[in-house]
Amino acid sequence: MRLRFHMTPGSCSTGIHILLEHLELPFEVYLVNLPAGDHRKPEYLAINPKGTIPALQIDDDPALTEFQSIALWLAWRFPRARLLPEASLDAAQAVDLMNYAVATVHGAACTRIFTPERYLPASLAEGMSGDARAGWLDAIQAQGRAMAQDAFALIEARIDDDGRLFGDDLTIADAALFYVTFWADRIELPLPARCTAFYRRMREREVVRRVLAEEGYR
Ligand SMILES: N[C@@H](CCC(=O)N[C@@H](CS)C(=O)NCC(=O)O)C(=O)O
Repeated sequence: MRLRFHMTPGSCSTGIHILLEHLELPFEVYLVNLPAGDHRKPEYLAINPKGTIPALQIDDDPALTEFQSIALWLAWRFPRARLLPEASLDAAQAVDLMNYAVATVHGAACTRIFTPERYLPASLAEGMSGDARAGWLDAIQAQGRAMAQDAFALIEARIDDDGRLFGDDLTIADAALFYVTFWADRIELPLPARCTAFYRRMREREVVRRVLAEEGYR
């Protein structure tokens, strides 16, 4: 089986990178330089028309282009690694948490923090002074930070006293929650106690250390 993984260091693809390394699968890495606009080039759009990362090409099939679909495929394809908890309700809870991290913490909150300009309607921005524009962008970022903090406060209840989600197994929910807590750390967004314990625990995992080192983080 040929796996081609399209990723950007320090992005949401880090979560998938951790799962791939954890499975000890041979895979080819293709770096997508987002600041340079690689994701908007025709070669990449031919692989993922959405122009986003991560993307995973499995043999010659159309690429999987969502974090959740890639994570679930890996879990189903390699069941012995227990990326999904065995009990059906726990498995559904893992999907619940993964999706909340990806769709709400990342998709709704962090995008406001990282790319506030995308939330400023062009019709509103037209003719706006520089100061007014900066004020709007600040307000959108503040909204994103508040949304992220609200979300982490809810996630708190899903983490045990030792900072674990589903025991010692590394699940697809751990991978998703890891990348958003990693971002929180980088942007100095305060995390509640159990989220912090979870993040510290993940940083101590050998596979996480290796992936972060490969992606250029110490
Ligand atoms: N829904 C996608 C979104 C992934 C996503 O937004 N990735 C960001 C990087 S963390 C990206 O590709 N941004 C480039 C862009 O949106 O132009 C997923 O879950 O995989």
